Amino acid sequence: MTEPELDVHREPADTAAALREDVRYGFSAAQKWLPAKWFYDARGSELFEQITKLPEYYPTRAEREILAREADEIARVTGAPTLVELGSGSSEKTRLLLDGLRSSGTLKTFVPLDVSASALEEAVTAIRADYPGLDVRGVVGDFTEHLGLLPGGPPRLVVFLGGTIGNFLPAERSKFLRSVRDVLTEGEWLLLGTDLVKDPDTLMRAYDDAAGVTAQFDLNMLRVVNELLGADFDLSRFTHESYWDADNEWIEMRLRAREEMTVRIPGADLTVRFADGEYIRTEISAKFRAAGIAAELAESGFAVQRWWTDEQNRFGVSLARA
Ligand code: AVJ
Repeated sequence: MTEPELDVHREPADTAAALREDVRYGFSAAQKWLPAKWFYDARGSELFEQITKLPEYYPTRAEREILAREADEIARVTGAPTLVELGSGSSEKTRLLLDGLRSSGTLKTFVPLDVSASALEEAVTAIRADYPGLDVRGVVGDFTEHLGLLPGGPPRLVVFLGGTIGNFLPAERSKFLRSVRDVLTEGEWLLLGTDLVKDPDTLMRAYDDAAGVTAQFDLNMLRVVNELLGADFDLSRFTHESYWDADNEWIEMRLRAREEMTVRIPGADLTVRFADGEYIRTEISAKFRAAGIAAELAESGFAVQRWWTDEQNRFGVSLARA
């Protein structure tokens, strides 16, 4: 099979340069941290796909339940000829939306955008095979940087699923929503998936599963730093933890040093010291309430038209009009 041609806004050299900046910035902070996007090389994307199938990780199933139930309604309300997916990964749940839009007869173009070229290639190949006649334009890029370049005819439906918006800090989140609103023209659409606040136990277990897949996913970020920047992180000297921050209503993933150590990161011209027990924050995953999401969307220039949750009220999906 031939490789699908992708529209590449991020080359490997840019990737290493971007990681270098994030490493220099994040490791010089009092609380060391790295942005969650660095989980997703080929192995990380694969591990995330495994996470979505774990018994403890409910968000994927809960969101799929909503999309299966509402796909026809979403197609009817939006009548969109173009579906743009930000952070598309495998695009597995998105097929429900493609099916809805296709049977309502409006669908022409699908634009999946992801930082992981390997995940995108696989998704584009599979979707082209299963949706003959659909114009599929894969874009390798970072949705915090490459929003202005999205192809496809209006009214576009931009979807941001899985609760990935929860990876932004609140200030970045509103900046991001505004930047999406800015590239849309009036009457275009945003479909936003958000994980909801629930009991801490359920949340903690979703981010620290019994089989240890999430731990491998978390540690993979250090492997990515080793690979791209020639660092010498010893993964066996860190442990994965999930932590519920009740004040901020977000989950944190942390990699905690089991002992004191020094790590060399030549590609970032950096030597980093860790105290015994010091941790790196690798992800925040914010959990939402219905009223909060509606307010944030409104502040960013969107009008919420529909709001759905799954039967157990674990996950919410908003359909908003620009
Ligand atoms: C892909 C960002 C939605 O925050 O739940 C899964 C990533 N991290 N397990 C999430 C993730 C740990 C996931 N998102």
